[in-house]
Amino acid sequence: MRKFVATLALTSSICATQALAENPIFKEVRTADPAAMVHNGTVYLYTGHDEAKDNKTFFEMHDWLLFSSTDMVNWKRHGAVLHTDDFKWAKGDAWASHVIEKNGKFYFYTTVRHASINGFAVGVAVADNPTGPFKDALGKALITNDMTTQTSIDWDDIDPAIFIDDDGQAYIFWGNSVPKYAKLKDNMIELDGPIHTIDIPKFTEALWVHKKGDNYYLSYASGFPEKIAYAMSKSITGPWEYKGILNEVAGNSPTNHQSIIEFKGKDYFIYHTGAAEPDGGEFRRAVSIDPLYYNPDGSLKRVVMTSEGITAPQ
Ligand code: FUB
Repeated sequence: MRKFVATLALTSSICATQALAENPIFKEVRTADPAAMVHNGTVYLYTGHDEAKDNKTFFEMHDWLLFSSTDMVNWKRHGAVLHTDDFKWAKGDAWASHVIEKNGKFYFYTTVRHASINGFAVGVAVADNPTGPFKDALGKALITNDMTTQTSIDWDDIDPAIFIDDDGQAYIFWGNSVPKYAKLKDNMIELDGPIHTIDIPKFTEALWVHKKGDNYYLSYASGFPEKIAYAMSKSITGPWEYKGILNEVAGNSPTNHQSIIEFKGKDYFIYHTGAAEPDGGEFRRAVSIDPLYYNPDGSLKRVVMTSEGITAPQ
């Protein structure tokens, strides 16, 4: 009996310390296109906000939400920290974003539909804090559809992802159908030089760049319905070696949109699915988090999407 009680006490103490996040991580709101940033011991998770009522038509997205956490299990809700109306030159569609810090300022790169230039565009807002308030940094778009001519579609300038290399040089990656990147000037609000295309197979959208050790990783949504694929390089400018599928099609959603971070010594794959109860779907997505594991050669193990989610880093 004494042994049983001791075992029970040990089990409940493990349960108490290893709280599960449970996927999707936010039940009360539909979230999409996660972009996480680690800053001063806190994870700031910026997401799109799916508001389509019947899940039968198209995306309805007006603002971007922010959540923060110091353990990735318990999240503080900051609400909407940026709205498409904050860009006077835009006319809606708060699609994927990415926030990054440089020299004490926080730059919020976003996808929005341009009001006067046909198609989607990339804007950038800036704040002194990760929680905002964010203000349009330029008063105009950073990238517009007429600046890129590789495809005739008008949604090929979406999904910005920023990477700052070890030498301080910042890059912006973006695109649908044709992956692109350019250098950013030190002020983070102007392109610095030409727009380059990237040679990777079956690219759809949702580029994300991260580095581990001396390897650069370029992950992206591939095909449609989307799987997340990835490529590796020894340089941020490539060439990129295709390494295969990282995550399979997400439940009940043809889009998947990943963000990858390291936090307190563990690696995480953050993505969305359409699996939220009771009304999840293609236009009512919800963000989930699962662990990411590396092989000894630096390649990535395929993500296992779970309902249980992650435990807090100890
Ligand atoms: O959320 C709208 C669009 O769906 C994003 O820009 C894409 O990455 C896909 O997730």
